[in-house]
Amino acid sequence: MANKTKNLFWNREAETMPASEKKRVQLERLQATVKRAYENVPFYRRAFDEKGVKPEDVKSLEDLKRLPFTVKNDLRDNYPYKLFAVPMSRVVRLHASSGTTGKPIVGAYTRNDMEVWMEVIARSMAAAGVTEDDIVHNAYGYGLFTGGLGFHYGAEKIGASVVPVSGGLSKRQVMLWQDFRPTVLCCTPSYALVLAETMEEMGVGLNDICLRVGLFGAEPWTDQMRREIESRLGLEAFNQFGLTELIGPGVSAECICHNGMHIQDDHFLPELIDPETGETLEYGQKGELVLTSLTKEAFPVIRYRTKDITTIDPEPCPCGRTTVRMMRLAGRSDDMLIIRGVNVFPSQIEGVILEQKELVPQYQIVVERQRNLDQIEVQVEAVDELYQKDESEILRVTGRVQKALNQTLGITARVVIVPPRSIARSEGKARRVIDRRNLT
Ligand code: DLL
Repeated sequence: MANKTKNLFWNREAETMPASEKKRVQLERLQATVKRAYENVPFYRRAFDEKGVKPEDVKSLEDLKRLPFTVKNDLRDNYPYKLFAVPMSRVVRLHASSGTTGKPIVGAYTRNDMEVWMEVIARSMAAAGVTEDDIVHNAYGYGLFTGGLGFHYGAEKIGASVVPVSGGLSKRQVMLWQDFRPTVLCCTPSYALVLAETMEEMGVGLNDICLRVGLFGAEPWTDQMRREIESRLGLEAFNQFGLTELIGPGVSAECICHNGMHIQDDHFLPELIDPETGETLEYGQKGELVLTSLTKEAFPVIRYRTKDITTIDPEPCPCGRTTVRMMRLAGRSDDMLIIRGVNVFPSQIEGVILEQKELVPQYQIVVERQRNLDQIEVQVEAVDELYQKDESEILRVTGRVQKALNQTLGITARVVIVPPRSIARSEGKARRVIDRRNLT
């Protein structure tokens, strides 16, 4: 599906800035951010004082290492407004991430933060070849989640026509594809698959729709999943990354070279650290992504530990952008399962499932502890044809998948093939793992 789209820039000057100029801009913005945070947010002042650093100590980008990290719990402890650096009268928008445990994470935006957000999403969309001539079907959830309104405003900034459909009512979504003729689809990759399935069930074919670009993100997904979505929806898929803490979507996105996601590094300064020791890693090594906001006014974030595991490639991309690229995420360090001492990422399991033609990429991973031993069970749906066959055929496929999984993971996982359409579909982020071990 590669390169059906053109290489476009939303802000060529910023996106192709030479390295020396970029460093100058980053340092200037970092110094301003650190000063603003120190002067206006008691949490940051305390954290800096405890480490014995002052904003004036940041004389080069290297000095970033001297600053304290910020972690998710700091955000929770200061819920909802205590990390804001401006009075509420300057905040024009609030968002929040759902969060599976505890209180949500709150994002706040001044009018200028909204401008920056639209700018970085417009860059992400243009990098995928989206223009004012496109019709954007936005099936990310609208509301507190940053996906819906983020892409909505970014698409409007580009001048595209936005269909603000949000998630859910999948048949109606497919009907709108036929009637409104959208060319761009925005949603989570797992929901894109649900829509593909719905379309097939409705007997709607690729000739009945005209999607050409998909902007998918908000959850981990594999390259195999990308190929599956691309062929079933007839579009070119572009990975989109972001988090509420930093701004929402727009932190980084793929261009038509599909060489990792370009981080908008004049607005977000990336670092990689060893998740165990906190030591800074060189670009190229695999580690936890740490991000510092460079222009945010309402809610500056300094050295935020994302828990997302990736590598960074600083080499210029053939597309001409000089922004550094982060590779597809292996997953979050807190999604990583440790099963009998072995690290297992759900994405590894997804990769194996997508290689099996008898299986549908709808799965759930159940982890239990029986007699002090971790057991992992992968429940995955059969395609209709397999389920209609006799049990011995299902057992044969089960055995084969189990072997492939064991080879990939290095541990034994039990595979259970379940009936078609029996696993709950998600309209947003899919919940793949059910951990029943009650680990604290
Ligand atoms: O998911 C923002 C977003 C909306 C990004 C739409 C892309 C598209 P949160 O709900 O705060 O924000 O979740 C952020 O989701 O730390 C990652 O673990 C994960 N994540 C986001 N994008 C990707 C991606 C939005 N492309 C958390 N691949 C992040 C893998 C992703 N994981």
